[in-house]
Amino acid sequence: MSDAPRYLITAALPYANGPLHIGHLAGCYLPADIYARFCRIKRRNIILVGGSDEHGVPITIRAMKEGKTPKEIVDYYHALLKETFEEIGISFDIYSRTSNRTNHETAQEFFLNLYNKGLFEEKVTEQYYDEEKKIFLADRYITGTCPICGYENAYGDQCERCGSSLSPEQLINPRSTLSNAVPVKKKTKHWYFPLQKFEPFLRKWILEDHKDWKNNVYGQCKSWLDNGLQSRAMTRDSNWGVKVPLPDAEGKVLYVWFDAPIGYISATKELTAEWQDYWCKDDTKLIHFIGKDNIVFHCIIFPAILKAHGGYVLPTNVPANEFLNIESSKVSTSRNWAVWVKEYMKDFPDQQDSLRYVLCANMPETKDNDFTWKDFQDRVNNELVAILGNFVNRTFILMHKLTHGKVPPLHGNVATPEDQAMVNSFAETKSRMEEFLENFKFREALTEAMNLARRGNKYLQDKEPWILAKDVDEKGNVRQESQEKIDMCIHVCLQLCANLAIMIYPFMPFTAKKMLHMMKVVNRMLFWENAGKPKLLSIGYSLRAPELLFRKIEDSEIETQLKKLEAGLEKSKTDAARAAEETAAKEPEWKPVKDTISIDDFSKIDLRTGKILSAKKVEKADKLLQLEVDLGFEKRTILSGLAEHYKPEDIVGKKVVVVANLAPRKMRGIDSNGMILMAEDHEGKLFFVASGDDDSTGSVVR
Ligand code: B3M
Ligand code: ZN
Repeated sequence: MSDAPRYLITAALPYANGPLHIGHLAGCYLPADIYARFCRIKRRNIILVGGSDEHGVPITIRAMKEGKTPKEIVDYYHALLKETFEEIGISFDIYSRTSNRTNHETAQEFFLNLYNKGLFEEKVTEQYYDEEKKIFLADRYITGTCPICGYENAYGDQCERCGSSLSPEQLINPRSTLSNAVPVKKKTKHWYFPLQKFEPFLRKWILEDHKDWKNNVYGQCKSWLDNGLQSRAMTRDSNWGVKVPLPDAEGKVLYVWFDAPIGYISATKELTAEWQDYWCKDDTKLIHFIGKDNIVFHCIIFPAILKAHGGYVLPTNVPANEFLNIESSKVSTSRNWAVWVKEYMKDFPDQQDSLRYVLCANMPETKDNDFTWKDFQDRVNNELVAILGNFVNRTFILMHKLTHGKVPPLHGNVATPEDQAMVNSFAETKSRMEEFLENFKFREALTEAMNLARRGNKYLQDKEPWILAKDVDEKGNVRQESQEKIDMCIHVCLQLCANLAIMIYPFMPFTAKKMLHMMKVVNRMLFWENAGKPKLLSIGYSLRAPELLFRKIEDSEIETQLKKLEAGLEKSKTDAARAAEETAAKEPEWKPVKDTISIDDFSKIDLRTGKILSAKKVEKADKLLQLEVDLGFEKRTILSGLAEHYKPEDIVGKKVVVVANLAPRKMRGIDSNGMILMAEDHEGKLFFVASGDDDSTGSVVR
């Protein structure tokens, strides 16, 4: 093994519970692939490691919904993900999976290493348990009435209507989503990793030693550390996952975020016997490509676990991207608001690079960004076809027409400053691209390559070899000086094509390979050290006919895609409505009356009439309205999940009934003091339940 540092590049392991969409590509997999390809043509010792994340609640929820086993779910989606990554050119050296034996063994070794060091805190806590299904319930498996907005199908971790983050204990009338039974509290033991013990190390390692990390990553780590770290359970009650390797751990598995990052190590073990050269040598450059929702796991928790274990390299960088929206709305797989990569490949066969190009040009490197089909069409037609494709095509056509299909000679006597400037720009572009690529600024790197192609078009246009070719003698031959100028121009343009092929390779590998095939240099030249050079193609060398690199996107195609998006959204609404009807159909006509309570229980609730004085939307909370409510004896601020049911201006002056003695809660940074009572009809619509005139405000409701 040479002593050059090894580049160990990982890309977040997608949950094997759904197909790949373009947000995944733009957020994580495309940047990882661009950087990996760049490292390869830099002749670095590099491996790109990926795989499917096959444990955890997302998998078991999907299995439950589809009446399948988790294994059936992961087997199907692992194969689909692997195939899709290959089709779109994400060049993993290995794409493995966390449910395989190597990962189970490696994760268990990690757990035992930490356990035998006495690191884990064993805690017995009370968790909700489904006595019918005989399993403990993760928060997501518990549903009930939201204490804030009264929504009856809130989850144990979040209310989908008002957006409040909840804990199962706060739910009114909690039920198991698996059996609809009322869950009971049951003691359960878990093993907690004392993250706080690694706070001093993490503070130094991140906040002092990695000030070079992207602002969005550094900032999120800093706020996590400033808020203080606490112990986190690294085990769960489940029968799907890596079994906890301890005698008294029946029915316990490792927390998915304990075993998934270890999946990177396991996959490397499968790839090469020299896996320790990558994971256990300090000079390895470990780069994790992820989306911003995975920062804490890759910058705080996994490094702390590696540190606790000892002997493993820590990430050099974690260049997390932000999110990509679709037509200005957040990607939502549940609402089918996504562009699925597999679908794209069907609708735009052999146009992987068009998508790769547009996603890179819009890459959410520092802030969320937007993908629109109109922008896709504009960039493909006005940039790929009109600039890059057009330049290469014209150069090759002119070469076959004016210089016998060969690389023409250079004639110093006709060289002009423009020729020299054009040639100089190859190396200038290369060095700027290299700076951007090494710093994970892929949008800017790609722009440099496209600007060079723009410059090539202008150079060709200014030289007008097709005009020079009209300067012929009486025999119809192009006069010598004009031919020499034509040769010079075509020579420079062909060398530029060769340079562009290398420069675009990390971004558009399929196109680069086509160009290299046209130049008959497919593998010999594809190295970064060749970029910037003025003499990549030998004089007299005959080249192939040009092939079209890109095709225009028609308006009708964009129309089809937009209709597809809308249809997907409609379908998800009808599916949800049908599911609600089925639930309603399954459930008795009327919601069952809740358990009997005593008059003393009821008397604890203090209900008052009130009047809404003002109402407004809550920033970044689709479902919440902030209300000022007059209770007669005082005025209150109350947040309520009405935003999807009423416009703020329509409810000012409304009479309401308020739970006046509900414990105040802070949501989205606003203190909410009380709850508005609403009734919900069979379609899920909410309506007010109060009446009375103005001076009845503050009346006690009995
Ligand atoms: N599967 C979360 C995600 O897909 C998780 C990543 C694991 S990387 C080790 O966003
Ligand atoms: Zn709510």
